[in-house]
Amino acid sequence: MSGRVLITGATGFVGSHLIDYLLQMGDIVIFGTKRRRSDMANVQHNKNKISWIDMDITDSYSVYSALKFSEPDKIFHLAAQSFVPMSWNAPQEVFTTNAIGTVNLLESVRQLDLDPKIQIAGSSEEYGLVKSDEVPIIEDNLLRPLSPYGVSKVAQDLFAQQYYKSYGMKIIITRAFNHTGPRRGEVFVCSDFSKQIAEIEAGQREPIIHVGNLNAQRDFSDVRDIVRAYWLSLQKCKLGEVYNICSEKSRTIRSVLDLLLSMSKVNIQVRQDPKKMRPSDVEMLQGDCSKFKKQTGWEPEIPFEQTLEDLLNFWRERV
Ligand code: A2R
Ligand code: GDD
Repeated sequence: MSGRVLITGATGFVGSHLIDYLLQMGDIVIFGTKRRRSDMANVQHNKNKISWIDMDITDSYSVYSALKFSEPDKIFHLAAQSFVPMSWNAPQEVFTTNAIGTVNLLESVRQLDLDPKIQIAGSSEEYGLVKSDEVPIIEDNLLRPLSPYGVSKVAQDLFAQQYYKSYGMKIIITRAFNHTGPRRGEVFVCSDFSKQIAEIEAGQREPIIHVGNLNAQRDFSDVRDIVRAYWLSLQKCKLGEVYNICSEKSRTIRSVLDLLLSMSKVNIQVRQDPKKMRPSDVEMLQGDCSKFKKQTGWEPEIPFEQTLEDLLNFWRERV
């Protein structure tokens, strides 16, 4: 297996696991983008095993330079502002990073006359408001985003489809549903809860866990299954197509909390924090990824209980 792979957003949660996965395969030259002030904790163990390029996706010149330097035959476009609540505080920044950043990437590929396969990391947040008769959600469902983040991802998705149609660029759009696991940013729900539990166990905070909307339902996968799916998407998926990637199971956030609490011996009270409620939350996400499974043969392998246990242990080692 040889080739030159460029990962944008390589220092992030998914990027760090994708690097782990690609390094196991051997003969691949990996380029990862970072920003000058990026936190390198997620990739510390692999820091010297790949080539790093400083790039800000909002700066078209730096994107062009990164492409020119790396000349990839595969691109995984992961760089984004990924935390949904931030998008109400900084909608313009989130849109610029996620949507205009994608235009910068695709334009640079075009202007340099490169011909890589490009995976665009879309999101189940694009579906937003989903009606009960639309579950499980297929790729053709209407997109009714409920956050500026969701809007930015719809714009990214549509730009990618347009670049495929206009220029025949080798683009595949994945819409992953929620995914978690070790190294997940501490603001995301499973990490947020796990970190609080680990801090309580270590006696660093009172035995009260602060939570937001526990009624929301999400379709969770393990990040290690997701990066395997991303790799497969560039091997086997049809160009210009959109693919859901998910577990096809939905759980309430309350049940996720209960599962995590059951993994701890400490008695913990639950308290809702109004600051953690969103102006409009996506209430129900459950995907249908039969299109992706049929095309690639992918199946998720890691049970959710294992994912949560690994995440909780990740935080226990760190607090
Ligand atoms: O914030 P940093 O410096 O650690 O870098 C993050 C990077 N990133 C950017 N890179 C270049 N220019 C920017 N303006 C910029 N803003 C953010 O994107 C980090 O390396 C990565 C995001 O990592 P996470 O927040 O951990 O997200 P995750 O879960 O890895 O999401 C990957 C993709 C995203 O497109 C999400 O929207 C989608 O999956 O769900
Ligand atoms: N973060 C957080 N903290 N969320 C909470 C909490 C809490 O204490 N309590 C309840 N929630 C609820 C949120 O309101 C939301 O309904 C759900 O838990 C999941 O929140 P997040 O983990 O922040 O993820 P997300 O679904 O908003 O977005 C993630 O998944 C998308 C894929 O669908 C992000 O990774 C996005 O970047 C990604 O595109």
